[in-house]
This record gives sequence, C-alpha cells and structure tokens, in this order.
Amino acid sequence: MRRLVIVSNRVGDPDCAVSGGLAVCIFDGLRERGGMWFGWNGESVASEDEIGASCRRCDNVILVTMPLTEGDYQEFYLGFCNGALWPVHHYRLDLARFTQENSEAYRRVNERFAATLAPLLKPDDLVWVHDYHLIPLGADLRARGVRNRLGFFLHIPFPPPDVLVAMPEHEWLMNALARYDVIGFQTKTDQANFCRFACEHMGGEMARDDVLRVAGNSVLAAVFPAGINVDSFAAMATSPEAERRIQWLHRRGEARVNIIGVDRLDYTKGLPDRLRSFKRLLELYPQNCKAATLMQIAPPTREEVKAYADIRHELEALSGEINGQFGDFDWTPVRYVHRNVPRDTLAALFRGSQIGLVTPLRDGMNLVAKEYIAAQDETNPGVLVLSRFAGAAEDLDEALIVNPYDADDVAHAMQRAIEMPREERVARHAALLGRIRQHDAGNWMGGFLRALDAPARPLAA
Ligand code: ADQ
Repeated sequence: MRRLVIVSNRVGDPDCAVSGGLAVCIFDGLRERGGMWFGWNGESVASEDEIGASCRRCDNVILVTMPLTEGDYQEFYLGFCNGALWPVHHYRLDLARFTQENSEAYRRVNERFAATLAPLLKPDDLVWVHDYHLIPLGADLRARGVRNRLGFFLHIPFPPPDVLVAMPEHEWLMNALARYDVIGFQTKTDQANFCRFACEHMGGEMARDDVLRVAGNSVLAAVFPAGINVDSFAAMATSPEAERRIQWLHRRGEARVNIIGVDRLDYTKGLPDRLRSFKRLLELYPQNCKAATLMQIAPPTREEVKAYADIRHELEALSGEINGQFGDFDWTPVRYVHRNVPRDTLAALFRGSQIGLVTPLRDGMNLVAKEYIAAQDETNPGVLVLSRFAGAAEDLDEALIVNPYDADDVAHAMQRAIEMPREERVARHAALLGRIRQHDAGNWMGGFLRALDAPARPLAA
C-alpha cells in the first residue's frame, strides 16, 4: 500500500475531544496505512527566519507542522482565505475583499509549504491536499519536480462561473487547480460548476462524464460526498453519560419540544434567519409558547474578520429580542451558547432534541445534519429540518427540506416536525440513516483514495 500524505491548512490533533469527525477519520486512515500529515500548527511568529518545520510521531503517522508569520496570518489566512475565497465560494461577493497584498501572501504561503514538503516526499507517495487554503499547492509541487499522484478535495461549494469570475485571481487560481490529477467535490452542483468553468473559460473539454481535458492535463473531477463515522457518533449518543444528559434536558421541564442548532458562528450558516424563523414559529403557532425552546450552539470562529464580528452582534441582539418579547420567568425561548462543546455532549443534545435545525444559506456539505441523524433513537427519532442550500440536501431527501431565506417556510416545517406521527418519523429516519451510512466518512476517504491510487487514465482521442 502506498504511503499517504495529507496536506491541510490545520493539522488535526489526535488528542482533541472537540475535533470534527473528518479530522478523526483522516487520522484513522493515516494510521491504518501509515503516512504523514503536513500543515500549519496554528501558531504565528514574528518573522520568516523563525519559521521551521517540526515533526511529531503518533503511532505510524508523522505530523509535520510549521507556523505562519504574523503577516501571513493576517494576509493569507484572514485576508485571502477567509476574506476573499470563503465568501466567493459561498456566493457572497458582497462580503469579499480583494487586495494585492493578500493574494501575494496566498501565493507566498503555498510556495513555502511546497518548498518544505517537496523534499519530504517519497516517489510513491499519494498526496492528498485539502481545501481552499491550498489550491495552488499542487502546481507549486509540480514546479519543484514532484511527479507523484496529486489529489485535491474542496470541502466548500464551488460557485457558478459568473460568481467566480468576479475574483481578480480566478484565472491563475483555476489553472493551478487544474494541475491536480484528481479533484473531489461535495456535490454534483459543485462538480458541474467547476467543469462548466473549465470548458467555458479555460478551453477545457469533457473527455468523459468526470474526466476533463484541460491545459494539457487529464483531470478526474468527481463527487465524493463527505460523511461521518455513523457508529462512533451513535455510540456517543447512547453512552450512560449521554443518557444522563438527555434526562437532565428533559427533566428541566421547561420545554416539551427541544430544537437544536449547532454551527460555527459563520454568516454562511444562516443563524439570524434561523432565529427569525423560530420567532415566526412562535407567532404563527402560539401554542409553542412555553413549549418550544431553540438551543443554538455557535462557537466563535475567525473573529478578527469584520463580517464575523457583525454576525455575532446580530445574533446576540436577535436572541435578546426574542427572549424579551416572548420569554417568561419559567421559559427562555432561545438558549444561545457561544462556545465549543465536547462531541459526546453534542451527541447527547442531538438525541434529546425533537428537531435538528440545519439551515445554512450555503454549505459545502454540513456534517451536523448527518450527526443529528446518527444520534437519534431509531424507535422514536427526531426530525431533521434541512436547508436546500446545504450540500447534504442533495441526497438527504427524507429530511424536511426548506428555503432558509423564507422564515414562514421554515416555521411551517418546524410545526410539521412537531406534529409528525411517530410512524412517519421512524420511516424517514430509517431512510436517512441508510443514506448517511452509504456516504460515511470511510467511504468518502476510501472512494477518493481509490481514485487517486488508480493509474492515470489515457486521454480520449
Ligand atoms: P464546517 O463549515 O465547519 O466544515 P460542518 O460540516 O457542519 O461545517 O462541520 C462542523 C463540525 O464541527 C461538525 O462535526 C460539528 O459537530 C462540529 N461543531 C460545530 N459546532 C460545534 C461546537 N459548538 N462544539 C463542538 N463541535 C462543533 C467544512 C465545510 C462544510 C463541510 C465540512 C466537511 O464548510 O460544508 O461539510 O467542511 O467537509
């Protein structure tokens, strides 16, 4: 089996209880076949002279990490990655800021990563690069003579060509992306948007359904929906500790209907719209007053970017407004928790909630939707209310699919979930569980690696 080299902006911490499910899955895959995980260590130093890679071994996995400079952190990470690429890929041109310094920092950091990584590679290694921070890394490695199979997975959406072309760097960026052998997307829509861009703007052509001939390369551009480890999440939701937490949740006696939302505090997750939908639920169906509570867990993220500080203020104002207008001494309609929560606690809260409210305005996949399903009691499950703009909606048909921009639509769906007979809940949940098993974390990783490990396909004549 060939050695696997994972490259991502942040290297997962094998000891961290709050690490997302995918980090755990990647780590397990690396441990199984042996390999290296390369990326940023999360720290910043004053100058480039202080940058040095450090190695740590964990079983048969080598973790190689390096810091960024303070300037890189500002310009590469906050400026270009999260101030330009993230909003553009989530269709939010209004929030995107483009500057020459930031795009230079993006090129510089990717080149530095490539210069450090190239000498560590063995000729047979499979190199799998993750996400929008590192789009040009493959081209930078090629420029340094690396001949290995190179794969890239985009965790976030790929926007339609008309949106992408608003970004000054788009040509350079897409030419760099096309240097990978395999490019993985979350959904058919993302894959189609990329292929359309390559054909309409780069002179590419489809050799087969998912094989693109572009800039002299043959690229496999395919869909690999990210998933979770269903059994391990379900086990967390059914531990004795989880049972105690669920009892506590129900014993508080305040709410008969617990509704839960769990998202990083990001403007793509649609949190203000979600609170407005909950408010509409209370207005349209007043019988839910004193009966329903929305628990929104939203840990801070990227707080140095202005748009993130804005969304936090908006959310705090909205939850205060709803609690002020509807709450009573024995009932708090919105419980807003602004911090990280251990994964086993999340699992218990999901299981103890009758509605999982997952309503992003745009999301690559959204693993919270899958975690909510995995955590449910199969004999008496809750109902997933899911945005049509989450990648997960592409195959989670049996959720109640909603338009997150339409507060009434979401409110009606919540009411439908509250009234849904047990038989229907069980049938929907069984179907959803089947789908998240079909597209679990292991299949995501295995599918991508099989594609990357396959010999290069000859170009069609
Ligand atoms: P994210 O935008 O971070 O990921 P998501 O897929 O929902 O979104 O994953 C978030 C993870 O963080 C989940 O495992 C969740 O349980 C965890 N999490 C969220 N809030 C938490 C909290 N308060 N405490 C602890 N854990 C918390 C990006 C893309 C997504 C894509 C994933 C994976 O934006 O669209 O699904 O990558 O490819």
